[in-house]
Amino acid sequence: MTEHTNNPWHILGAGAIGCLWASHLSGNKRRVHLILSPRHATPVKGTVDVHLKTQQGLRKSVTVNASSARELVAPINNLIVSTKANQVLDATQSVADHIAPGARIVLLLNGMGFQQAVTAKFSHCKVFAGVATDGAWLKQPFDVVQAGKGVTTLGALSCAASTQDLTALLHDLRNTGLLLKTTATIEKVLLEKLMVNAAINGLTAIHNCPNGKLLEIPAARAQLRHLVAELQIVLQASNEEQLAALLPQTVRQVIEHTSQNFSSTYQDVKHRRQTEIDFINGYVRKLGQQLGVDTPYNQEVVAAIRALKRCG
Ligand code: KPL
Repeated sequence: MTEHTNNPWHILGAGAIGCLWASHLSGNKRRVHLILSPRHATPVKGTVDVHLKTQQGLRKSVTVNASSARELVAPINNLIVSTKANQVLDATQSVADHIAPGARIVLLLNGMGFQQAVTAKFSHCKVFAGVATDGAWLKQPFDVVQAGKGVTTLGALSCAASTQDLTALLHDLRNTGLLLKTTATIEKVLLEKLMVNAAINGLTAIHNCPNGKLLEIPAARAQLRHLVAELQIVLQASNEEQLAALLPQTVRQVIEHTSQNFSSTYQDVKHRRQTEIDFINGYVRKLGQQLGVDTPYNQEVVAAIRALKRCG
């Protein structure tokens, strides 16, 4: 048992992953409070029903507490952040006054480039990252479809989070139906996930298709091959030889595993939301610049997604 075991799990961001976790935690006797963006389209009155359709077609519903950040009263001891990468700093800032000293913050979102800023800002908290391979998408608000059941790897981001804290986090999340594991090198896992997202996400939006079709549409297949080769060069320049060597296989496995899923970038473009492309292929581009590696295919993806957004 840890000091935070019985405290509610606040979830900031009611996207697919936020709702997936809300459903698993609440369905397995954890208290959950969804913190909604003030711009959230659906008005809520204290609670919301979160619906989950599992990969096997089973439907489950749970009722969880919900409010905007402004209406929060209780302190936050356990915070899961599942916003978009471009909102993470503003969103965490909006609840900063409620976060108790020593609270646990789990960043559960795609992309890189914001983790350092969050750990610096919340240096009095234990900050973790979770890297999920679940394929999940929102059919409508609070209605999540789990298209591929994946594993979430948890690791400590901040010095304040010790190995014992990581073990305690895993322990407190046991029996929730979420597949979880821990790692001592979360930065490596984040980098690998970044590369997977850089290979898949933008292309699914460009070709307007679920993940699996990237292996079927000839133009998409060719682009995927070039993109993966470029990502391998960036990884090699980062001294991540092993990740680089395995990347083609890793990307293929994720595509096959989530073949029916519509990637988060596809969803963002479809719903005319701001995408995370700057924190995915845009981050790879910056990394390439630092390492002296050209990244034309990643730049092409960033430009194409920006153009798609303009056309709406
Ligand atoms: O992380 C994903 C995403 O869509 O953002 C993958 C793993 C590619 C699943 O679609």
